[in-house]
Amino acid sequence: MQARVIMLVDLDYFFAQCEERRNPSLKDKPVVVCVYSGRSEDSGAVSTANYIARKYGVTSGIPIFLAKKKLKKKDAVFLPVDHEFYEEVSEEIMRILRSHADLFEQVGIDEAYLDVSQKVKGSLEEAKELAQRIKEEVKAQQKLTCSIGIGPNKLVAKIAADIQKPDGLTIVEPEQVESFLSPLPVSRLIGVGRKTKKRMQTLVISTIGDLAKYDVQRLIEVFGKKLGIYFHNASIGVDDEPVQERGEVESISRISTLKGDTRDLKVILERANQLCDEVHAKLVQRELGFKSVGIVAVMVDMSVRSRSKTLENPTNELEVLKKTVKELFEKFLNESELEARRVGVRVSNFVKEQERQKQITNFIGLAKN
Ligand code: DCP
Ligand code: CA
Ligand code: CA
Repeated sequence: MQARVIMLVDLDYFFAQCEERRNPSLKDKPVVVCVYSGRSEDSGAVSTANYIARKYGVTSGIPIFLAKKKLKKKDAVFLPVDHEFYEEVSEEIMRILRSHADLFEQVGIDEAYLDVSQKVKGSLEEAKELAQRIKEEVKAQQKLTCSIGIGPNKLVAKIAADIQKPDGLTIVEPEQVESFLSPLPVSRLIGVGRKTKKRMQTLVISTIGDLAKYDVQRLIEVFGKKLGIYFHNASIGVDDEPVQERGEVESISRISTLKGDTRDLKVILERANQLCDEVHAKLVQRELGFKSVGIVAVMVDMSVRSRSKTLENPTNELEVLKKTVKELFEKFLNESELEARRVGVRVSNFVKEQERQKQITNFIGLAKN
């Protein structure tokens, strides 16, 4: 088998960078994105922070009050997480990344593996140029920076991407893998959490190089067969995991706040139809047909109501979507007294558009016989 060329693209300080993009005046200040628990004013944890805030020791997971203490009198900005917005930015960027890959695998909201072996004909030189193009494209179209790691497998690509941040590009040639990994702490390996790290420390293993030198049989005795072998292979940079499209999208939805609170069907449908257009555009992009349609409404008292309908046959038609959404809102308004503040549209129960066409063709074929 020819050597693979794998990239891991990870967006820099993602949530905070999205906030900077939305409001560029934040760029020269410490920015902290917070998950407020709501129990008291500053209770909750830091989701992420920009690199200015990180200089003061603010990192993901620390309590908000602690971050405030560290950033006292630093003109820092604290913002609540806005998942919906980050999801939207993420989707756009993933579309760019996907277009450059032979095989694509998104992992989490802000990173993805790209197998580019064929695209670059196995050449690391070309892979480097491709990575630079990707960075430029993401920057030009989405105004965000990312860090990219390139290596012969996912394990090496991931660690390479983490080495130089933000806006980094790190390439590890197959011959360099062991020397690249060996000085790094074992905690860089996926699967080595705090507990495993402690356990390894008692075996006098602190770097990946230490782990590589450690007898495999002993590792198996300590960690069990599966993990022991995994740790050994990981330590020498061996990883055969393929890059594969994972977790097909479960649903596509859009939600939006109305200009004023209302229960006027016409006003609601005007907005809902726009949302249908957006949802439909995503469906087309992903080549999906849908079988279920749902609506959601956030009422003036902040309660959330939803209704859904499953169609007899999958479709990809915008008109069917709009018609069903209309039906659902009509019915919903008849059953509810309150005014709506936000409305949303969702489709789910997907079939690949190709499959759907095939089914239709088969059906017609059958009908003819
Ligand atoms: N995140 C979170 N809580 C955590 C870790 C992460 O809410 N404990 C969220 C916020 C991050 C996003 O996930 O922006 C991506 O996580 P990363 O680990 O990739 O971290 P960042 O993108 O924020 O920073 P980096 O530049 O180090 O990649
Ligand atoms: Ca990131
Ligand atoms: Ca990440």
